[in-house]
Amino acid sequence: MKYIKYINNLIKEKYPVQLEFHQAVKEVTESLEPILKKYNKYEQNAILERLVIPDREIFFRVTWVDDDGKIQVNRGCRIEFNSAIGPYKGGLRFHPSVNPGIIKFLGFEQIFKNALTTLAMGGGKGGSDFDPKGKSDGEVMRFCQAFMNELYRHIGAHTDVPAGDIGVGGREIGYLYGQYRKLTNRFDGVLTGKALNWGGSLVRTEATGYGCVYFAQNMLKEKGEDLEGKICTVSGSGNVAIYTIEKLQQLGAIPVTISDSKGMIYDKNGIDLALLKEIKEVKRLSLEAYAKEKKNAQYTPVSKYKDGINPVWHVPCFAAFPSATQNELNLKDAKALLKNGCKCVSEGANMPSTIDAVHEFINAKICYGPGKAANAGGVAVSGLEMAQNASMTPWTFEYTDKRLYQIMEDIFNNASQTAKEFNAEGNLVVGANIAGFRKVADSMIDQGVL
Ligand code: NDP
Ligand code: 2IT
Repeated sequence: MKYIKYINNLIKEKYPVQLEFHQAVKEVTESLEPILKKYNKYEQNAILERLVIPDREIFFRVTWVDDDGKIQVNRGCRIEFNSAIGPYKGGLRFHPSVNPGIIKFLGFEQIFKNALTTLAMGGGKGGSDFDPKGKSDGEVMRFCQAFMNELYRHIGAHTDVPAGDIGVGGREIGYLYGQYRKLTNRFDGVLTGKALNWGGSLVRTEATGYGCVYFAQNMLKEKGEDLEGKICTVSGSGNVAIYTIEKLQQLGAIPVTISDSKGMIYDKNGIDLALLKEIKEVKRLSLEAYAKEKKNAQYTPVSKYKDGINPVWHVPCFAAFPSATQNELNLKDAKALLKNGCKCVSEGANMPSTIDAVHEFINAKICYGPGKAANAGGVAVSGLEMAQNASMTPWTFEYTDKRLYQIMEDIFNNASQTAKEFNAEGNLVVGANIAGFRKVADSMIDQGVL
């Protein structure tokens, strides 16, 4: 379709090096073809032109002092993409690979993901090329304080509400929140993922992983299948991977893999969750430490990965849960998963599968839950944390978990029904993209030319 081609060319011309952003825009816009053809109000109102250019892009310098007294300089940013249906909302990523193209792909995805949650949240994302790995707590604190020294003037409980992502967990949110409070003298629900004593929500820590498994359960239920007793593969070993594994084990499934930036573990008897939490949440070590403790587990360092394949996806499984990072699962990996009988892929990470891998899953008609639907549980419970902050009332674990389950079921039903409505039955990429887009685009039209 001409309009879609025009948009994709436009962003390539304007932002030639932002490859991940090009990829995310291509994936979303291609699946919008049926709705754009059916209703020309979107093209007439230049909705895609307005969606691919963020409302605001804020870039800043972060200057801090390391433990040796040396001055360090990092780059920070916050990209406020769209606030038609609620305050900008989305995580902060601290990782050396962070660049504007990565934050923009994440912020763009977040617009539609947040629309799917049923809650009032717009889309945004931010981060820094700071690497928390190997830094002392004092260094992480001074970096977070310096980051907030700039960010505080752009955020607010009804303006923009950041949270965690790769490299930003409870510790970082604590330091960021403390500095926000110090600078503004306000105790606002301005960040989510807070600790329970000072405004956090039960289930936020678990939410993305649990939600991703709930999404898989819903996809499988429709086909009369479940996860009990099934072998599952999981990539990553951070927040999302850990709580995906926890929920899988609660349901009687057997997750057998984990990975990090240095290598992967295959533990055929099932991942030892207590050991994994100890290594990653407490000691902050690489997965080599897991293999040292568990002699039967197989450890493969990244240096031994062959031909650009990720060995996690070559372990036979019933269901796969990519939970590390973007483009960690390519066409070769997708083919191997299908050949080995994989029936379900539920994405905990954002855009973990390359576009050709996604096409492979869709064509094979397996249960495929794209990240913006399957991993929306994290930001959904962030929205529930905002609701609790606004009412000054904490909710119980059971109640919040029930709300999370209900939201994941609603997202599945919405994506599934929307796919049917546009003659793409079973294609949750089309369903999720159109459902998220329609809510935001119609809201933009209601609110006039802005
Ligand atoms: P964490 O920082 O807790 O964990 C990230 C994990 O992925 C670590 O095991 C890390 O290994 C690994 N990883 C990161 N980058 C790479 C890389 N380039 N190559 C190989 N492994 C890598 O982050 P989260 O678990 O929070 O996030 C994981 C994914 O889930 C991301 O895509 C994020 O955007 C997405 N997500 C997160 C949500 C949340 O609520 N936290 C919500 C929705 C999506 P190592 O420690 O060695 O770097
Ligand atoms: O990608 C994501 O949805 C997140 N990192 C969580 C965002 C949030 O605001 O909780």
